[in-house]
Amino acid sequence: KPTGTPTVVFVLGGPGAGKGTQCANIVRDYAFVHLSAGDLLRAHMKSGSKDGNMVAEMIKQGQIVPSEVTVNLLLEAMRASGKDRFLIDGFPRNKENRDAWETTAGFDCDFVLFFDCPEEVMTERLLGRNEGRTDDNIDTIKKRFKTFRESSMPVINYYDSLNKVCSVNSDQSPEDVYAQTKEYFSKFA
Ligand code: UP5
Ligand code: MG
Repeated sequence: KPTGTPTVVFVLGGPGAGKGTQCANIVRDYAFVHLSAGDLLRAHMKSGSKDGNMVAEMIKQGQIVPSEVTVNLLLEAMRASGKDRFLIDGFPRNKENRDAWETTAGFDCDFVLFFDCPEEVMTERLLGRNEGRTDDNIDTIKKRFKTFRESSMPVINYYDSLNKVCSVNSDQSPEDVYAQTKEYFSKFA
């Protein structure tokens, strides 16, 4: 890739697959900045901005927020960090997100880190999380899974067709998941 292009890893996986948990491990051990698209959207929704109510409602319904909002939040956070290596957690979630990223950022990810986990296991984790998220209830969780299967899996399949997916079975202890995850970051040590 051209010099000066940031290194970007898209961290994908279903709701509760462990994306945030593992990103925290990676940034402790490697020089990456963790940007969770969901966290940025939740902060945006609480900031009282004019599209905040729209974002809040879409999250409550497990729907994907229009790309324009998310891509701008991500690019602004990247710029503000002053750094050049990023874990972009929970984005892109559909083809529209991916297209908007390529058009606006002007470069693609280096690879996709994919956490694979059965829905029953993810459901238990989300219901046990207790962080007051408006989408951690059984009705919204079902909607999030449907959105993930229908819109987000095709993004992972697309990157897989380019041989860009690094998969980890995340139906294991957090320590075992991280041991496998680390193997994909050895070149950044
Ligand atoms: N936990 C983690 N790993 C474990 C393990 N190995 N064993 C046992 N427990 C484990 O983990 C979830 C819970 O499980 C935690 O309690 C953890 O301790 C435990 P976490 O690491 O938080 O999982 P994560 O994959 O990050 O789950 P999260 O709920 O954040 O995933 P989602 O993809 O659903 O949420 P996100 O914040 O990315 O998006 C939320 C919503 O925002 C979306 O539904 C959508 O409406 C909107 N959104 C967009 O519209 N566009 C975007 O680009 C991004 C988000
Ligand atoms: Mg998360």
